[in-house]
Amino acid sequence: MAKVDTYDASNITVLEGLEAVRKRPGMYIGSVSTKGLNHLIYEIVDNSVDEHLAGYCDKIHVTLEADGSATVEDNGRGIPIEMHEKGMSAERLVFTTLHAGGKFDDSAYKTSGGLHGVGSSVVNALSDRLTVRVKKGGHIYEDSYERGIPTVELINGLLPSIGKTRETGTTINFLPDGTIFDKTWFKEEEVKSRLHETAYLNPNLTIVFEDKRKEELEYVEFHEPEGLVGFIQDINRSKEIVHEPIYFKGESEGITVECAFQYVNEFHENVLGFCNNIFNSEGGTHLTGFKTMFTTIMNTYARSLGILKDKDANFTGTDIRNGMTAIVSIKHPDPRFEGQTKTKLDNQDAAKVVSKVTGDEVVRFFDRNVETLKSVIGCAEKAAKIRKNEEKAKTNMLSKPKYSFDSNGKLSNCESRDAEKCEIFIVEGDSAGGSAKSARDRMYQAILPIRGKILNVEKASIDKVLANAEIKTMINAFGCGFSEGYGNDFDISKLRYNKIIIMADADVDGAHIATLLLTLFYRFMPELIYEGHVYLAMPPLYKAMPSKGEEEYLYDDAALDKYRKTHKGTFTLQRYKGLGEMDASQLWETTLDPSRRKLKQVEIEDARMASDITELLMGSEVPPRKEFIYKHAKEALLDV
Ligand code: TTJ
Repeated sequence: MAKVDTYDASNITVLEGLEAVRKRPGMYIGSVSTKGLNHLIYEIVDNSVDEHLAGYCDKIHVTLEADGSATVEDNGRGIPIEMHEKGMSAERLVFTTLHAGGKFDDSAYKTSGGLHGVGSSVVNALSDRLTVRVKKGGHIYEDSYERGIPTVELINGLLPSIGKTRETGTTINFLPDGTIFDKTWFKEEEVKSRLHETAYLNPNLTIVFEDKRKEELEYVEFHEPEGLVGFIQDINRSKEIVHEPIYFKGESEGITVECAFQYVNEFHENVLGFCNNIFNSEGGTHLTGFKTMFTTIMNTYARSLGILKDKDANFTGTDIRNGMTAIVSIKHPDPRFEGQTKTKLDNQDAAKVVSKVTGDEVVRFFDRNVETLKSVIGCAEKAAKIRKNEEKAKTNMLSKPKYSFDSNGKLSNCESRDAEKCEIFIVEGDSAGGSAKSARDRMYQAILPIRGKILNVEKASIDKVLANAEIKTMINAFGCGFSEGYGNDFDISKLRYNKIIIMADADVDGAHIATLLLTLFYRFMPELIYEGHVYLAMPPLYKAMPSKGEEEYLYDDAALDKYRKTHKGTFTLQRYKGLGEMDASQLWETTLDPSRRKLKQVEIEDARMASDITELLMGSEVPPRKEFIYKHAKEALLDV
């Protein structure tokens, strides 16, 4: 253990606090998976964003370093390094005391949503090493820690100056502790997506992202002066838009409300809520306030325009949000959260204030833009028309008492009914499906072959989705129903298989099919993904057959390179073009056998990323993007 100069009672408390974090990291950062790992970066970045919101910082630089550490640098005022009570510098208190952040940060807006705002001390406790460099008052000061414990000796309770500068700012560099995290490789696509989002939410901020870990250095600057409007345009960039984005802002009771929305020609809604720059994946009171008021306003307009007659019932909220992309971003001085992942905003005053601002501003806009108003109501009319068909389709489907799994002869179910142990493989192509059927462990492994491309659910309306034979078979097989729009009939406790394994070829078409399936799950059964039931099978790309020694399956090109370098003597190489080429025993050895196969668990960091990828895949542009899509579909969606 490193020596500390003031090793008194307060230090012992500090060590106990940090030890608690190291013992139960999941309690503080959600998980020790890649998601939790990336959160370390966001945790640090959020402090710089707070400094930006306080009006003192306009640039944040995030670097993924070649040694696996991450650096976050800002040009704010710099964390206070003066001596504080308890014989410690303020900076030390920030990095060693749980939840000390707020005391030193004079920003009115706490970032205390969900997994965020747990404090820089948590990052410190979970890092092999962490260095803090503060530039202020003409000097550069440096402090450092190992697994949360300070390693720099204070002189008269103060950090020594290590140089001079005219600049101000804070730089943090940290290396996550490999004994705590499953993997310590930051996922650049997720980090970039999150930083880009932060840039949209803070139009006067520039965020630089740099990745120095690869041979080819990556440098991206995120600066989005158009803010929420730019964000909406980005989300809708490959969609058929109905009108230009509408933006409004307002303030009441100390709560600031900002909102942008735009309709597209699609049969679903995408309404995202943020509080103090943090995405609320479970929504909450700000979205309730927005939706309720918006529904009231649009029904009132529809009646006064004569689109709804006296005898007609109102449009439902879902009708009215048909095709809507919206972002509601509020700043609240004291946010509270509830829900399973503590990401649902709970403040009642947020509903009230958002509702009031929305009422004022939307009416002000539509009073002056009647043509836009009419096209937006047109989207609701379309939705209302198909609503009845949809309800019919749904009742038809659910009213059939028991589905015979074999009704269409496709599902080969497993014998066990112990969901915990059961797996279902969704296999692309009939020939691979056939091999899989004869190779599987019949007790616990079910096989569902699907042909070609399933329906693109992003673009299809619900009745078409439910009429699709393959999708029906899947919903029936899983056993938990589906959820969309009208009521939520999805019940994950009824899931019949603990693992749903997508088995597609390791090529562009395979990635496309996997993405279509993920889109289906994401839209109609999102809990499957959130609760970690969805996996991708990883069939090998090659089989190396040496003249002497054992055959070996190689799962990617890196593995092949390694084999070439390390293998002595000659070998023949078989390249698999697809699952269909493998016979049953090969398929069992490489892809089905739980003790030998490779699976990737699907983790979706956020809704925007999922829709991004699907967008790219579904968009009408094709060939030149395929390579890109394949790479990103793999990297961004999956926890490799
Ligand atoms: C607090 O009030 C006095 C002036 O400095 C304010 C402050 O805390 N500024 C500040 C903190 N700027 N940047 C940070 C910060 C930056 C990073 C990257 C990480 C942390 C924990 C804080």
